[in-house]
Amino acid sequence: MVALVGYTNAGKSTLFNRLTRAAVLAEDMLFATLDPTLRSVKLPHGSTIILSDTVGFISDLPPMLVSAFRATLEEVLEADLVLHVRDIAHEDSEAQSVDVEAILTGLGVDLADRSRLVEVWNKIDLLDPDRAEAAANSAARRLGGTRPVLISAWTGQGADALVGELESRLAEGRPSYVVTLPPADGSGLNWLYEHAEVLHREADDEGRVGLVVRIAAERAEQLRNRFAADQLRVAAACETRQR
Ligand SMILES: Nc1nc2c(ncn2[C@@H]2O[C@H](COP(=O)(O)OP(=O)(O)OP(=O)(O)O)[C@@H](O)[C@H]2O)c(=O)[nH]1
Ligand SMILES: [Mg+2]
Repeated sequence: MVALVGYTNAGKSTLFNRLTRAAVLAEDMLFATLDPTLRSVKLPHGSTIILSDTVGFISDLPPMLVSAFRATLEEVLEADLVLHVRDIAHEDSEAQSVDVEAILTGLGVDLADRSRLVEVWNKIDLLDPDRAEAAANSAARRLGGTRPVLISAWTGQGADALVGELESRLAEGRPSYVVTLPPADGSGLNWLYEHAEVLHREADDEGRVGLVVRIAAERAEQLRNRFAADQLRVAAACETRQR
């Protein structure tokens, strides 16, 4: 479960559409999204995620609306990843971000746990070249796990990088396997490149090929069926890191 959250008008529904190619209302109006909307999306490495579009946050929400608003955001608490979509071209972008983070904290999302949070800096197509460069630099200065992804949900620029980031974030903690192939097992090699993410590959003097691969949970069974038990073992953490 991957939830898109953010200030109203940040571009959540536009991004949701780009990622799902679904026709969800994306309009320049307050609360264009009245209900959280769910769509399942298959990522290139084979895992299926559920994307959840949510209602946009606004400052000074009338108290009467707060509880209704919270109810629509319950999914956020259960999400494996929370994408905080920001309109980086908006003059109040920083203040909006502070508001959103305060609301997330109020909902019980632990912002210190950056492993669940991805900041998405949207609308980079609206930045002039100087501001675009400044944004890219300030993103690059952030530490690895907190580095924002710059995109334009409108033009699609950066969308592939975002999908890549989602895949690697979701893959953290998933087991990797070491597969050993006899010399000239081209079809085994092809199978692995088609069905898994190959993290590392090396051949020994006899031509045997050892690979470290990561595979979607949904496909682990296929991997075990495709290769003999003595060709396959779960990789140790240090082997997964050696790419
Ligand atoms: N130029 C540009 N416009 C964008 C981009 N992403 C979204 N927009 C526009 O911004 C407006 C708001 O987009 P939405 O996707 O509806 O925003 P939202 O975050 O879902 O808004 P709420 O559901 O009201 O919270 C629309 O007019 C979009 O076309 C972008 O990357 N670039
Ligand atoms: Mg919306």
